[in-house]
Amino acid sequence: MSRRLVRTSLVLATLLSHSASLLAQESEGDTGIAARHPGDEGIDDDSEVVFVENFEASLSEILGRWEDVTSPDSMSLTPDVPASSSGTNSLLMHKTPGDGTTGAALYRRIQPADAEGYERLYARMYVKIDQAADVIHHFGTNLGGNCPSTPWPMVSAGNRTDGDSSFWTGIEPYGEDWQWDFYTYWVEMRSWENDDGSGDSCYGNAFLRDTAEGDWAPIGPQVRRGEWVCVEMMVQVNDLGESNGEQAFWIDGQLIRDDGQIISHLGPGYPNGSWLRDKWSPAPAGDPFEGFRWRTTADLLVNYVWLYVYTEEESYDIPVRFDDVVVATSYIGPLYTGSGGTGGSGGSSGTGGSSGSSGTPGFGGGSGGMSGSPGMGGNAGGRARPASGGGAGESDRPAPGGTGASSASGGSSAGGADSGGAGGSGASGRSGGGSDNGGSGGNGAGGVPGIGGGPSRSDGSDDDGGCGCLAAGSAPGRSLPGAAFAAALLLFARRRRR
Ligand SMILES: [Ca+2]
Repeated sequence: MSRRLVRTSLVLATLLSHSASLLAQESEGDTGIAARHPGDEGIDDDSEVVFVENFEASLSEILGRWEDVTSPDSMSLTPDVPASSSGTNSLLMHKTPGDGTTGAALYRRIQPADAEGYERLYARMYVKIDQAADVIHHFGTNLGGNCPSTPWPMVSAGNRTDGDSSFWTGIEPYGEDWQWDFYTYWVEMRSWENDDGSGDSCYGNAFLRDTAEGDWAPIGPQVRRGEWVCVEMMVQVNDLGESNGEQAFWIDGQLIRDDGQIISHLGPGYPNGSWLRDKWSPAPAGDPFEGFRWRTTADLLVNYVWLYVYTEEESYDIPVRFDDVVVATSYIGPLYTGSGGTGGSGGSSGTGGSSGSSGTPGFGGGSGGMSGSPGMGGNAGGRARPASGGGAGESDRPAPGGTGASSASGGSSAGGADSGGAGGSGASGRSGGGSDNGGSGGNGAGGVPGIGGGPSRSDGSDDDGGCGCLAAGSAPGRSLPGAAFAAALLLFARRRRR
């Protein structure tokens, strides 16, 4: 081989490895479909949107839009809606003690006129789990596919799927852990029975776990109860014969990061990590994720959405509200309002640095701080200084509800580490969050629709302290060791039960 050829090959190899990482890019913040439709007004007319459910009709009319309804008596409309929602009602699914149900569900197929389903689908919904809710055994939003398509959920817990007939995956709060993670069934899923994942008995695989078994602590973002949270997920089927399928989830428009890599978007070659039994643990020093082989036939596509709450405990009381559900062929993002300032503010790692100092009024509004996984970055003490955030106050049109300050205390969720991120409030409260070392932080006050996402989005990706704040500053943190251990024990027990 000539020297030139060798060099060319090296360049090609480098390009290929770079292109693999480029493929891993996904949109975040206010850069999706929702940013084109403030308050989701008119989003159902968007060419990339395939289904919308905002619960703005009579209950019977709403239920008629779904093909399979479980426990309709547990459902009612309530006037509690997400900030920025243009509607006036949400749907309450309320499993009450002794009601004889295992929860409630809405399921329907999502199919284009000329195919069994879609190769890539995104589903975004707002969910508000009551602060006092008992643990939820399983939960959707759930996307998946059946071949042929079925008008009801056709899932078989405990078994690997058949690549010719189905796959299903959800974003779940993982019961006692109250931390978001995937719960995924596909043809190459791992069993809990053996270290190498072999075995016949399989329950939904999880992907945001710490490495050691026995201390398999969840590292996903804390489930903030008692407030509206934007959950979005994506599934991309594989090409036939390949295992290049993907899946991802966002909380409040942010992918989840840990140790400098995105861990809530998995596909061929990313992120790095390792398998142990039926849990994937991301770690930069690990091996690249192999990608998903969701299917072995071309006719198996993503073709349903399923919202549900499931428990096996009769005595449990689980009120969960849903609203502003959108299913689309590209990234949707959180509800957007083009008016008003959003507190940028930010983040602050480490020292709680100043972050978000500016936030230019009129811009941004977007989500910021995606760096570091929420809560992991800054020191526990690090607090974003509320005043410094490009907060609502700087905007000439303060957003409804916004007060950047409110979150000044930073969400200190269970684990402390949080980062302040005051987030903002304001228009798109979910945003906020600065990121880098105290640095650029803030995104500014909102304002101009479509320009979401401030610079902090990119700046912060590698820093060690980024905080990726979620709205309201309640950036999730890692569990304290003691709590994590307890959670792991519970998880282990539950795994056996499943
Ligand atoms: Ca609504």
